[in-house]
Amino acid sequence: MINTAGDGGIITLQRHIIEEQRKYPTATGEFSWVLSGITLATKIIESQVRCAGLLGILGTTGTVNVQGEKVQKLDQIANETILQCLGYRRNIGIMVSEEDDEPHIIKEPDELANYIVLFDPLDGSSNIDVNVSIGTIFSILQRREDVAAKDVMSHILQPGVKQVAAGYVVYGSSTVMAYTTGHGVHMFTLDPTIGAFVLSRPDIKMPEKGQTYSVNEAYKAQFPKGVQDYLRWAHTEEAGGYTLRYIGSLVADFHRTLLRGGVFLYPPTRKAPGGKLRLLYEANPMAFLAEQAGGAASDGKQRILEKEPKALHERTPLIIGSKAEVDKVLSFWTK
Ligand code: AHM
Ligand code: MG
Repeated sequence: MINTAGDGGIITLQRHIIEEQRKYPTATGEFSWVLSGITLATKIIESQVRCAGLLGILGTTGTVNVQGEKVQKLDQIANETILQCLGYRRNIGIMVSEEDDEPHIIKEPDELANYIVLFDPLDGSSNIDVNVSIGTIFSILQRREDVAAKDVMSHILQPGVKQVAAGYVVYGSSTVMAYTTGHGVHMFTLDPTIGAFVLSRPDIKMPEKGQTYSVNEAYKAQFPKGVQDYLRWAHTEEAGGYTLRYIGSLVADFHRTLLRGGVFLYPPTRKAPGGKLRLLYEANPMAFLAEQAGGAASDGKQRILEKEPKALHERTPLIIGSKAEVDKVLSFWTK
């Protein structure tokens, strides 16, 4: 059943954002303009993803991105779509993409171009060609008031606690968007018949516990000893019967964890001693959502949202999910 407002009307994402903003008398409406650019971009990306096999846009472009990973054709299309859909919104000053070496300075700083949008245009690229869920992740910051406007990196490299919004879209069996502006997590499902995201789960709370762990266990021998000990414990009867689920698309693994509870881990490995996932485009937005839903996110040493980023494409270990499950992993990790 569709959630309807008191007046019986359906609640589209657009309506939800505007109504949320009305609760804050100082809100200017500028922010809803940013989010509407993101929803437009993700609708275009989803239509490309749905028809990828027909349009000849599966496979790689033959190039390698700044992360040293093969660029998929759809990665490139998603990146360009977001840059185009947000580029002309006058209140966005800077855009930063996981796919690009340098930030895109869209406008010289002025009071109208205050927002910074950071994004992973198509997360889970390795799953594109095999029809498994993939997604788009975004994080929104505002320019700092305490540093010079031309000091671009200081505006971008802010800790996750400074995010004004974050969210993701998962292109799965249906297309779902979840977002937060720091007032809970709200989930919308794209209704393809009307082309609008419609509220499907308001104010989601992540279960406090969940008997699922999600990790690429094939790397077990490369994980820190504490993580290996946790996995050994999770296999015991005493642990109460854990199950393993790992899709290999962070968006999809996180989406399940948000709804069902449990824990997702990407620990340091010998190959990636600093972790694989990106702090600015993946860990920070997901950590903001997790905490807003009552969950937790850590890098094994500290809260993800308090990490001071030092570089644009910085990577981090990530433990994220139900509070009790994250604490359980940490109790082994930090021993
Ligand atoms: P991507 O942004 O290039 O797709 O890489 C990130 C992805 C995550 O979605 C996923 O959690 C992880 O890489 C899977 O890595 P692995 O194949 O090492 O398990
Ligand atoms: Mg990614």
